[in-house]
Amino acid sequence: MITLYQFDRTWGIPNLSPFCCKVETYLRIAGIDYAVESAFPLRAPKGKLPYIHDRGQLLADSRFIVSYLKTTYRDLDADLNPQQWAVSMAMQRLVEEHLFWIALYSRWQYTDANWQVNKQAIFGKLPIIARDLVASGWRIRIKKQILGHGISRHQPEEIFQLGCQDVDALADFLGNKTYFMGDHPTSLDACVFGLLVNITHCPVESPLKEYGLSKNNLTDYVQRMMGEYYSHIIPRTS
Ligand SMILES: N[C@@H](CCC(=O)N[C@@H](CS)C(=O)NCC(=O)O)C(=O)O
Repeated sequence: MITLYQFDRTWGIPNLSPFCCKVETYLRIAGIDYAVESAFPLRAPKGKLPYIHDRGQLLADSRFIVSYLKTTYRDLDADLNPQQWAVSMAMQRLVEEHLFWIALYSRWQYTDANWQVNKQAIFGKLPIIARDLVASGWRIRIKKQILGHGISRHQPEEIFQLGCQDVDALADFLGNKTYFMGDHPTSLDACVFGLLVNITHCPVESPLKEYGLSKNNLTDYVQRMMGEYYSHIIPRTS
């Protein structure tokens, strides 16, 4: 059976990592058996979560994991035509290579209140003496990544302006469809849900969250996905 290594569950959402949530959601949509193990990025093969263990091998990075699940178990995108596949890929890159960084900035850098919430969720189980040291070291590391990406070179209002454009794109593309590519869930749903639930349903406050919550079709979608795929393991928060 597949073992999925990811952060502990918290905040009443599947995972505080959009990428962990994406892989778990793919597994759940596809009906693939798996077990979850609590993990920390330090021990991960590529220094980031998630990773999986299956059939004697370790596989890291949600993109490679999803490709593996598609070829080895079930391809949720099998019915997409080439044009739909291209759109799905472009949307996933928007979510993971752009919007994700704005969500990350909100948690690790935007306000001290958000940082405290984030710190408690990720490092709260560490012994008190180590907690502050490890957390502040990790914060420096993540801030460097955000600067390297480039998003934190802008003013906060500019960063959130860019994030809200992404939210508009997602809301407009979903429209009144049940899933992002139509009537059936695909890998794009695993990916978008993973980040959206992390923007609108966690206790990290920002203009991005407010804007996401103002999009009724997106909040309905997140609730629907929670109900369909996580009702057994996560108490519904609303
Ligand atoms: N491209 C990777 C991104 C994974 C990623 O960024 N994981 C974050 C958690 S959301 C992480 O483990 N970060 C730890 C670090 O960078 O130190 C994927 O798709 O799996």
